[in-house]
Amino acid sequence: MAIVMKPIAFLSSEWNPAPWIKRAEAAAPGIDIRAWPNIGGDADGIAYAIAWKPPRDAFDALPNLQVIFSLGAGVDHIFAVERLPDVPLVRAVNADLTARMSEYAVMHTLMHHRQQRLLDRYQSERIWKDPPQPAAAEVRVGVMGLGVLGRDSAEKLKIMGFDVAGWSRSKKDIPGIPSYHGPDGLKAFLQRTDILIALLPHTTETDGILNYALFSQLAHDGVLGAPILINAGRGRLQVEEDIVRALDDGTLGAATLDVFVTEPLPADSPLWTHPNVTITPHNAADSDPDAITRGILKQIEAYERGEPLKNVVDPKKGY
Ligand code: NDP
Ligand code: OXD
Repeated sequence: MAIVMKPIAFLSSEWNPAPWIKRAEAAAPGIDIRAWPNIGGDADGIAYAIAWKPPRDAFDALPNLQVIFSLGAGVDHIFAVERLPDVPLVRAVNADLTARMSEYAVMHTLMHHRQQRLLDRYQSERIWKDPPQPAAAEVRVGVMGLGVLGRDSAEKLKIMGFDVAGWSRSKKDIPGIPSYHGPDGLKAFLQRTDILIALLPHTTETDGILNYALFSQLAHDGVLGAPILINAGRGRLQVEEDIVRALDDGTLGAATLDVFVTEPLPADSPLWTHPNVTITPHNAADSDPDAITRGILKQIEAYERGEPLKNVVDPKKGY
């Protein structure tokens, strides 16, 4: 890879920058990359920021930024920053990340469909019992968000034999996967869903969308007995008290949650110990750091050659 000429700042309030800088230097020897808060006295020369949960005022010190790159697919962590510069914001999209998310969606759908948590309980009690086993084709899976991640997950679940549909903001035409869209299409989508997989971004429109009223509209006549929620999108999509209430009164049968309103999930959250909740630590699709770094440096190189940026976020939509 050729040397990137203009300086780069790595901005994160959460991650140790050292390995990221090492990776970037290995991929593009001679690169000028600094990390918050040690971005140097000549910060007005910094043209690119690479950010994951950047400090709230981090951009104030960078008056001449040209592009912000999100280290994640989601960009809510960047829109949360005050005084965001008016420059293109590019998000992470890569085959590795997509494949990992689909693994998660397929694994947790199968775990609920094949009742693995129940079988684990039987094993711990030395019970030899074979619970009823519906066919995948009898299970209606609904994927909320048919973007890069949702579409791939939906297609892989379809290959597994599930009866898959999806819901998104705009109309989609995906062979074999009926799609619903917009607020008007939501009710019909929910009414035919036994396992709901949320792969939406967090925006003002999707904030708290996974609430009791929505769970009540899911199919309650399915072969699994009660509908299941899998949320690997963002924690702020969900109202956590509503999930507990819905699980306790049977509106939901079980939930797999990878993301939470507060992360790490506080020790006193009732979700930790709920018998019908499976928790994973926001690792549904960990990004391969080398793939992400290479992808960003390639984009900068192309941008400096005058080529258009890819995967630019629409600030009006917020994703
Ligand atoms: P995309 O931007 O490609 O897709 C987003 C999808 O959500 C689109 O289909 C979009 O509709 C739909 N959508 C957005 N707003 C609405 C709305 N108001 N009503 C209906 N549909 C809506 O994103 P990705 O698929 O790449 O990623 C999705 C999210 O997954 C990320 O934003 C991030 O929060 C999360 N994520 C979580 C990870 C984890 O480890 N847990 C890892 C990576 C990402 P349309 O197609 O019509 O625009
Ligand atoms: C992402 C994430 O947005 O890991 O990529 O959550």
